[in-house]
Parts: sequence; structure tokens; C-alpha cells
Amino acid sequence: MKEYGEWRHVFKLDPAEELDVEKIEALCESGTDAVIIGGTDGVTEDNVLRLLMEVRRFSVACVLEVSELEAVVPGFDSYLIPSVLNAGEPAWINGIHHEALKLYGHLLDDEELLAEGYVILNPEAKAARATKAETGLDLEDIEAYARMADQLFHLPVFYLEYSGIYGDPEVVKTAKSVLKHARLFYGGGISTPEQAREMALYADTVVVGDVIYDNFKQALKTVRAVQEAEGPVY
Ligand code: 1GP
Repeated sequence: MKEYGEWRHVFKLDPAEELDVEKIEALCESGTDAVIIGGTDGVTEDNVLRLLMEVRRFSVACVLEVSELEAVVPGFDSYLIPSVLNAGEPAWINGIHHEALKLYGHLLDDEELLAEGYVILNPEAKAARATKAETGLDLEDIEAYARMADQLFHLPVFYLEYSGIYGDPEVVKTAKSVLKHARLFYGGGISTPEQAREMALYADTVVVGDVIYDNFKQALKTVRAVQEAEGPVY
């Protein structure tokens, strides 16, 4: 099982979406490095647990990206904790985290936690709306956020989130060029192996989500495209 520092390709499964067990098996056995379970809406303890049980039958790393405190269940390899650096609503930067630590801080095993500095760039994404993200950023803004995550807050992951649309490779390249330690995750709108390969040139980790539900065959093909891609280069 691979640690996050080795992930090149990751599938993100939405617990609110239905997926046949055969498809879950194909994803887990595809050669992807990890399966992230996470979504914005309709995430419940029940649907998270159901998906965890399915994915757990395989040896692939399985991690929960926490968006809903009530849907946190034990049994994952690790827990990704997003902090949306460009959120207009402070709760999504540190407010929910503060509340969670007040309630459960004494139970935490910090070895299992992985903080992600998110920048959300698609204004139409559900996550952008929920967090009131300031998405009208230029390259200098992105660079500054990348440095903030990496050199100021020392977050292990900087996540460029275009959820729902294919992003700008130039933005990904720019972010990568300033990161010294943090791993760069890219996610958003990857619907072909070619797009996956392109983002793998600049991002350390390529996250593939919606296409799993829209075009399953293409989703599977992104694994090889990323695993065989050169990169990251910048
Ligand atoms: C979503 O970054 C992931 O959080 C992947 O985005 O669903 O658009 O592939 P897509």
C-alpha cells in the first residue's frame, strides 16, 4: 500500500453516487495508487461506510477526505483534512477544524491525518459555492497560495481543485514551480487519458473523479496514462 508521497494517480469516489461492485473492483485493481472517498453533498456515515467496506476488500490505499464531521468513520488508512485557502467563508479555512478539535481533539491520532491546502478555481463547483471561494485568481495569486501552503503553513499537500472543469496546465505548472516540500494534487474535469497525461507532467498526483460516473472506460484508461507519464517537469 502506497503512502501519499508516492501517489501519482488517485480515484476519488463520491459516497453520494451509486457504483456497481464490479466497477469498484475494477477501479481498485486498476493500478491506481489510492482511492479517496469524499464529496461535497449528501455524504453520510452510512454511504461512507458502505463504500469503505467495498474498497477495503482490495489492497489499495483507502483514505477519507473529510467534509462532513458526522460522516467520519474509523477504518481508513488516513484522513485528508482540507483547508480552503481561498475560501470567503472562514469556517472552511479553519472554523470547522477548530470545532472538530474541540470535540474530538483528544481522540485524534495525528499520524493518520493529512492536511491539504486547497485552492478552488472553478466558480461553478459545488465546493466553490459552499465555501464562497474567491476564484478569480491570476498566476501570482496562485503562486502566493502555493507558497502559503508550503513554506508558511508547511502543509504536506497543496491541492489545485477545478472540480467539474479541466484546468489550466499553466496554473498547475506555476504552482509546482514554487513548491519545495508539499505534494501538488491536481483534480478537475479529467475525462480522457490525454488530459490525465498532460496534468501528470506538472502535478505530483492526479485526481480523477466525475468521469468514473460519466464514462467508466475512459476513467480506467487514465491510470495507465498517468503511471506512464513523464513528470512532474517544470
Ligand atoms: C474533485 O478534484 C476532484 O474533488 C476531481 O475532479 O470530479 O472533476 O474529476 P472531477
